[in-house]
Amino acid sequence: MDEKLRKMVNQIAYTQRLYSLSPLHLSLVPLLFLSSSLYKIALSFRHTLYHFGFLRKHRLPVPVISVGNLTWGGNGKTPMVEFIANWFANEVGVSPLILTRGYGGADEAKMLQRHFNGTSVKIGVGANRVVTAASFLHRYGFIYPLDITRFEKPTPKSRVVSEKIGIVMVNALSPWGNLQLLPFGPLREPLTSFSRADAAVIHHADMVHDHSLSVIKSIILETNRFLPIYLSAATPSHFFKASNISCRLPLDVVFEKTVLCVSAIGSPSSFVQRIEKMGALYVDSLDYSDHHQFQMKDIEMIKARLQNLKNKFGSKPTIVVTEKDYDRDNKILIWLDPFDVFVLCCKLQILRHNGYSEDTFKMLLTRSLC
Ligand SMILES: *[C@@H]1O[C@H](CO)[C@@H](O)[C@H](O)[C@H]1NC(C)=O
Ligand SMILES: *[C@@H]1O[C@H](CO)[C@@H](O)[C@H](O)[C@H]1NC(C)=O
Ligand SMILES: CC(=O)N[C@H]1CO[C@H](CO)[C@@H](O)[C@@H]1O
Repeated sequence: MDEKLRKMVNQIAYTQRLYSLSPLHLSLVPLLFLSSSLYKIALSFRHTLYHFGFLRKHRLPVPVISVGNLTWGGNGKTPMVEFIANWFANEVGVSPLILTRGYGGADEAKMLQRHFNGTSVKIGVGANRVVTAASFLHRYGFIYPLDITRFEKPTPKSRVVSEKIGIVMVNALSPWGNLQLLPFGPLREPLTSFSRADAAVIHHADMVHDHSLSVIKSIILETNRFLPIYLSAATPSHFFKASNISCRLPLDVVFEKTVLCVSAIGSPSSFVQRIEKMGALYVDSLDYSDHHQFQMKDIEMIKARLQNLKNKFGSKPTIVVTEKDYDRDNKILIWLDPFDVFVLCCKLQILRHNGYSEDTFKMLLTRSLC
């Protein structure tokens, strides 16, 4: 889809007030609404097929934890997967296999591959997760057999892996927009999906007011009264130079600097707010839609923006991107020379709240092994 159209669809999905939209936006609404209704029918048809056994979820011979999302982009799915995989590999001593469909130019898969390079964590990329899993289990073997007799050969039809533990991520900064299904709204599944989950995690919980958190929590509890709700944050750890990944820089390199945040991620506002909190003198931003592949014309535009900032503040501005942007295509960033490009690295942290903590979260994960 064209970048401009994507942006408009996104704006419609995240507005609560249709009347505030421009006439051009409004002209898209009927079509989006219709597509959304068709999507709803398709979803419920799919559920019916599973229910009556026409489509089967495939059971793998190892425990499966699923990290899901109800909406598109930016809800901390990848950092959460990384947190879980690190814990299993480093503290439990189990080598996990991460299954990802590798959509959107595979930037997330590339990032995972870079982070877990040289560790025992394996990353399986493929649209059919059942087939990908089977090939990895065959190649590397596996432990913790649940019930070997049930390890059927995957049929081409089964694409969905049946899970032991389901975790649903929610973005505190933009939880569910206008509450409509795709493409009119941002929801991939209706909120009733919480009834099948084992835990919900509200990501970027440190960036919103307690009141917003309470609203999100009460909406979740409406569909699943007993669901454990965790809070998490993406805590920045350091930067590295896009031109030299070995060159690590402390977070205070942007202190009192003019910064241009450039990103094509699901939740750009959280990224920009993080940089502001680091004490930058002035923060400007250019946001592209999630997974957008930077082109030379974007590089030209970024450079023009940098030149403006330079004229205005009299010093060379610094560009900051996220790891996902770096992994999508780090070669194109070279064209931003002579400006410095710093890549922000963050780690997911489970916040302590209401008796829920990192420890209780790990206990929940341990349940998947029994
Ligand atoms: C993994 O590390 C090796 C060297 O240790 C390097 O040659 C390779 O490019 C790395 N792969 C990724 C995906 O980062
Ligand atoms: C990259 O950074 C590391 C660490 O600062 C440094 O030792 C190395 O010489 C740099 N490499 C290049 C090509 O500049
Ligand atoms: C529970 C849920 O809606 N999960 C969705 C998360 O996003 C992927 C694509 O990235 C969908 O395929 C899942 O269905």
